[in-house]
Amino acid sequence: MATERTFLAIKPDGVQRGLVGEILGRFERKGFKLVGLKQLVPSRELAESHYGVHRERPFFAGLVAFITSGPVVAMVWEGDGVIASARKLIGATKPLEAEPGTIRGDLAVNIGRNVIHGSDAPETADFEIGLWFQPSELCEWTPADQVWRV
Ligand code: FUP
Repeated sequence: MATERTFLAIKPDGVQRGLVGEILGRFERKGFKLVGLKQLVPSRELAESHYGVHRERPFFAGLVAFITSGPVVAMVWEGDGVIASARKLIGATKPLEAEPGTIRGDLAVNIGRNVIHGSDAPETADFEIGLWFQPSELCEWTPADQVWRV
C-alpha cells in the first residue's frame, strides 16, 4: 500500500461542538501522520471551488453558506492507504447510515451537519490539498520511534 496524502476538514459544526480534539485523536491513534493543520473561515470562492462538483445540485447554495459560516479545521494527513482509510473512519455521508465506530456514526445525525470532509480519491486529494494549502504550509517530520535512538 503506497504512502499517500489526503485532505480532511472539520466543518463548522464539528468546531462549534468542540469535537476537534476527538477527531484529531482518532486519526493519530490510527497511526496516520498530521502534515498540515490550520483553522480558517473559508471564503465563498474557496468553498465554491471545493464543492464545485456539486454546483448544479439543489443543496449547493446551502452547503456553501454552511461551510463559510464559521471556522473550519483544514488538515493534511499522510500514511499508507490514508485516502480510503480516512473515508472508512469518517463513515457514510448520511450520518444515520454511518456505522457505529465511525466519526459520523458516533457523532452526527444530519447530512447537512456531518462534521467532517475527507477526499474521496487520489485526484481529489491532490486537488483539495492544493486548493487549501500552500506547499510551504506542509511539514515533513519523523515519528518518535524513528528519531529517539539513544
Ligand atoms: P462526502 O464525500 O461524504 O462528504 O459526500 P458528498 O461529496 O456526496 O457531499 C458533500 C456534502 O454535501 C456532504 F457532506 C453534505 C452535503 N450534502 C447535502 O447536504 N445533501 C445531499 O443530498 C448530499 C450531500
